[in-house]
Amino acid sequence: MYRNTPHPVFLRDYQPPEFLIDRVDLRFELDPERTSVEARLQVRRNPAATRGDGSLRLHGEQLDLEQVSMNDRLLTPADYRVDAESLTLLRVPDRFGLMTRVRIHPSLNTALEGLYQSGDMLCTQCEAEGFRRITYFLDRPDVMACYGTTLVADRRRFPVLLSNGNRVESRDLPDGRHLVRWEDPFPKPSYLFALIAGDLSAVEDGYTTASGRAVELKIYVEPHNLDKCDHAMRSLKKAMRWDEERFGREYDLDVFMIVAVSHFNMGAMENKGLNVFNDKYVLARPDTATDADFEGIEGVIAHEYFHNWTGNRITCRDWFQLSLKEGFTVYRDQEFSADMGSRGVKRINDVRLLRAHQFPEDGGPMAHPVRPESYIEINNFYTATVYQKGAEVVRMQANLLGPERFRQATDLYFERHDGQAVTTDDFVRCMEAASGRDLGQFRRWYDQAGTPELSIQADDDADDGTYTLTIRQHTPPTPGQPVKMPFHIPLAIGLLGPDGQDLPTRLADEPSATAPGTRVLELREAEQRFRFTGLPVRPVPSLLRGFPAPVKLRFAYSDDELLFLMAHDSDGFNRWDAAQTLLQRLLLALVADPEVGIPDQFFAAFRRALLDSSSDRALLAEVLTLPSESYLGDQMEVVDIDGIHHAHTMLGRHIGERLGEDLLRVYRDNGETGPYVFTPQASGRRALKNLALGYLMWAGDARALGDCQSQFAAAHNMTDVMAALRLLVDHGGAEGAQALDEFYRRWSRESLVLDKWFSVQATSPRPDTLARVIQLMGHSDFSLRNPNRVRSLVGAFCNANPVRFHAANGGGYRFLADCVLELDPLNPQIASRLLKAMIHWRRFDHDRQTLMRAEIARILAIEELSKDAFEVASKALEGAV
Ligand code: B3K
Ligand code: ZN
Repeated sequence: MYRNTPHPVFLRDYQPPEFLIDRVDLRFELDPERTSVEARLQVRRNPAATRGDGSLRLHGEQLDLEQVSMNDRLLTPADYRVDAESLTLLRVPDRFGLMTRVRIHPSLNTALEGLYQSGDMLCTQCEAEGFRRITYFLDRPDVMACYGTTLVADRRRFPVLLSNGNRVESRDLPDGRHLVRWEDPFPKPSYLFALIAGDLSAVEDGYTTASGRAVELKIYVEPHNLDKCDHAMRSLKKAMRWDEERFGREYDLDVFMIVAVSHFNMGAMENKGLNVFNDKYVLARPDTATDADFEGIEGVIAHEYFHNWTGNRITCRDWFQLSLKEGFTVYRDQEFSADMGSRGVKRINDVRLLRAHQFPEDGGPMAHPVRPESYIEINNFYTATVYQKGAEVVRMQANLLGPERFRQATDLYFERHDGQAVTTDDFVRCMEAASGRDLGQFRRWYDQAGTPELSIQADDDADDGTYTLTIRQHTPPTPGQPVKMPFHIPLAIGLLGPDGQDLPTRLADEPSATAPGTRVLELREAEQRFRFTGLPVRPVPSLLRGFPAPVKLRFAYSDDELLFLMAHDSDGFNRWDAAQTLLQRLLLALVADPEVGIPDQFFAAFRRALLDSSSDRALLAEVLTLPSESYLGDQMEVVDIDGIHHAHTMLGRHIGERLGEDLLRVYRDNGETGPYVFTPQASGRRALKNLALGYLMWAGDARALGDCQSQFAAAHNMTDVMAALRLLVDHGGAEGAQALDEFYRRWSRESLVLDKWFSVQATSPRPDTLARVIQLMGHSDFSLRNPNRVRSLVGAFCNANPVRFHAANGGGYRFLADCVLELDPLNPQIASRLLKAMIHWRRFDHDRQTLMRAEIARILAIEELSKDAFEVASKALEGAV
């Protein structure tokens, strides 16, 4: 907590560390109330750094210092200085051993950073700067050391004691305690340190690497969750195999461990050899977890595992380089999931996520480049820009290089930088070295914020059969970056003939014909022209095939052209995108004029798609899903909250009414036939079936209500149960209330399932939802100390219920600000994340702007506000009068 205005840290101020630490030996005497941490560091002056004043400043926060000695000589307070953030040793030799002993208090640690208590266990979270809450250290990622960790604890209370690396010793002590020692042979930055102590059970398996090394795999959970680990273990083994095949990366320790904890600020953490997970991304059984949960687990398990090479063996020089590990690792997990399931549907979901979160971030007050230039609190920068846009930037390089060269480039990266802490620029240099390409201009993707807009105009000349695309790129200003330079953009396109087939895409200055199909144009200028020749007829262009770059497209398609692309484009992504653009148009037209008619051809196309039995059902469900209310809002000059909700409901109802019989047939034809399986086909059927049921319920179809109730009562998988529950809750009345009661009775002891019970109520568009949410805050199962619970109620309401959160009376905003103020002293990371729901206030009408601004100002006025919330609130109000 601060009292003065906190200062930003700048990338341009980076200096190599003055000292290095080669080895750390830690000894923990664990106790939730009072843990003793003894650290022995081998320190030496960094030959590559400029000499300072001869002192060494170690980071440390909330530590009770008990003892310091240097080279086995006890120091006195005259030898060092201690303040709230550091321990400074005033005169140090070039090489020495340092010992510190501190006390920490895990049970009081509600911020869940450092060593804390989650239920009956003790666990750690050190990224980004949590290690300094465990011991005094150079807590920065470019200081890499080998760790030995000794854990001592009561044997009955904490029978399992884990840390990074391999277990090298384990014995009982005479006083009812036991001791376990771990040794991690790989040098690592402090943010990858982890320990776990608890009464845990493990699911065990094994894996043999491509070169024949045997690895033990263990997933640790509380004993009652042992029956929910199969999917996580399967996912882990698939990820290990995939990384060998696709990137040539093998695992490097004798054991790989995952621990599921119930109190966790984010999804999971890639600590070396000991991944710590939010239990939401481990535990799944068909009756407790939905298809989306199964998918999330597969993706996050893979993501954290992949970090072993992209993040751990090669790490970040400083936190501005966060995307070096996160962007690349997201790209890797996206590719893995695409290979495990349906590549087309995966791409659609990834782009949907990017457009829903990253585009607004890039256009808002916290816009920042993939490699930010400054931050006040680094935890605020684990963003969609660093993660998802970062992954797109890696994807563009992979596509520019092609699969073979890209693999050579990543091989080079792993070889050149293994064991180092490097920058995004080092990564790009490997791409250049392996391909011989100049990526100078491409680097702007790392340092310019904002989403480029491509305006494309098409002209044809019937006389000479040419067709010209004039492409302008423009990137709007973002905070601190008023003027943007043009980006290097790969633009994949195709040209469709009247029969829906791809035409050749030969440019006027090319000597020979090109094969029909997708072609990549490379944009580098603010305006560029491409003249295609040899076209018998005016084509329909299929632009941005597969979404080749994180840009917005402006092209004046007619409705007929969109219908045509939706039916014929050989690119699955663009078939979906054409359908979404059409739906968006229709919805925005309804917002502007609720009386506007819905053309018959729309229903005809929707029906054709719905009944197209050749199509993959998962893809179909994506095509037939209406764009979300928030996404529609993002497309408007001023978000019309109520108009959008009304249009959305109206179109949904019309679809349900006009296509009732067809929807019912689709619903009934796609019912579950056997035990639950998590395959793309099976989850596609469930998605399509539940989508159909949703439209029918929108239309108030009486048969559907009965189907919904039977599905709720009879389904054995959580996907179908939740789909029915959601529809019943939104329907309301006795049916809704009864379903909620039943669900609670059945699941109140399964915390992750109970989260769903909270969310389904928080996201209901029913008018009394806010009152209900406020009531639920007082429920005996609600706790502000459990981030999953907070996200399931407060987060769900503020981020996934636009019509109620943005109620014109400002009740939603007041509620959010109250929550933020109550949470901030407990858990600043979660508080500041929640607060982000209000930072786009400039996008709304005058009255809502005033209300939101006032709530943000109320937060900013608090003197003890955390750095986290201060940064978000102050940036949100920057420039506002
Ligand atoms: N690296 C962690 C995120 C840490 C967040 C710290 N506030 C999980 C991940 O991206 O894999
Ligand atoms: Zn990550």
